[in-house]
Amino acid sequence: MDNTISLEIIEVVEQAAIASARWMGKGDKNTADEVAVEAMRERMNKIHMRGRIVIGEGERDDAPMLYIGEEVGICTQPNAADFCTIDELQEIDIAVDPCEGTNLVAYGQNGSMAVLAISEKGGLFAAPDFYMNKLAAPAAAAGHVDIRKTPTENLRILSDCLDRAVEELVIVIMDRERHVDLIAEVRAAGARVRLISDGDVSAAISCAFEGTNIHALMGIGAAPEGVISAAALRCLGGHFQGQLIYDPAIAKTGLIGESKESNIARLQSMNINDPDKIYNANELASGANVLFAACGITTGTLMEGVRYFAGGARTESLIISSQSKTVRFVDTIHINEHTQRLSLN
Ligand code: VTB
Repeated sequence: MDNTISLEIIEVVEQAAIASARWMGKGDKNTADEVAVEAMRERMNKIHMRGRIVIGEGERDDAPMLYIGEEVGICTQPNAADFCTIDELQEIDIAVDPCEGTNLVAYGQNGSMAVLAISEKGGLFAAPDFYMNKLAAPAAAAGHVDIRKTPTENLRILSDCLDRAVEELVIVIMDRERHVDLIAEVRAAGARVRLISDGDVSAAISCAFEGTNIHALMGIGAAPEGVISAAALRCLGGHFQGQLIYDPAIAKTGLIGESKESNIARLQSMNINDPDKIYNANELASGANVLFAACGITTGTLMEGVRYFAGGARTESLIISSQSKTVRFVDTIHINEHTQRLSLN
């Protein structure tokens, strides 16, 4: 899977980012998302693979493209055996977030990216559109910090594992009403808090890289984004735990519906019988081979955003492979047809 697909999926996230970045700062998050979805789908359908979307834009009825269950890739065609190899015919699962942080793009803020994760069939947890309480941390703290412990305890453990004072830790938390107590506790314990308005995938992955000055992500974001983050952290050896949140009173925003009871019933209908289960990175991204790809739409901690110039665009992407154990930062110049100028800016 790795060799055949990894180069092509760079282009998938690049094309999505280039399309979406045109809408940066336009105040229109839906279009920024739609064009990314369209570009991602178009490029994916040119790849010799037999893919199925397991995390996407939502249920088929709400999402015209990249909906959950949609088949993508040339080898999904009925006569695929005529032109696809046995390897290419192996079914793979794909989790996509073509525009992670639509608000960030719409308002010209940092940290949005086009992102996807791939694994063999069954290798990615098909997370429902629920919230997820998340804890991400660097590899040095993996298995030591624990989402069951209090934030104060985890900060002490992080401090030991990373050999830095609690006061030198930076914890990313989404700026939401549901996190008022968490933010207060982290601050009281002495750590510093970086509040973000959106985009917790970028924050989670940043934990795995020394030098980003991000030492943990704590708090509740969306579950599908949790699986995508876990795929990257699984490859990088970082810590990731996630627990679904089904109680609207805890989430405090509208993404999950009605009542706690009806949400538990919905989870059960998806064969999630223990709604309180705590998943680790290996459970959320359990495949033998996992590939992760992201391309900056706006500039973030790990990647530059899309920069257009007279003759084209320049992008920066990140491709992580569990199989080849590689992390590649790919800097690409995309040349428009009939270009007479190439700029490095
Ligand atoms: C979360 C977070 C994402 O949107 O889904 C958030 O995981 C939405 O949270 O990274 P609210 O419903 O509380 O607004 C993102 O920030 C961007 O997609």
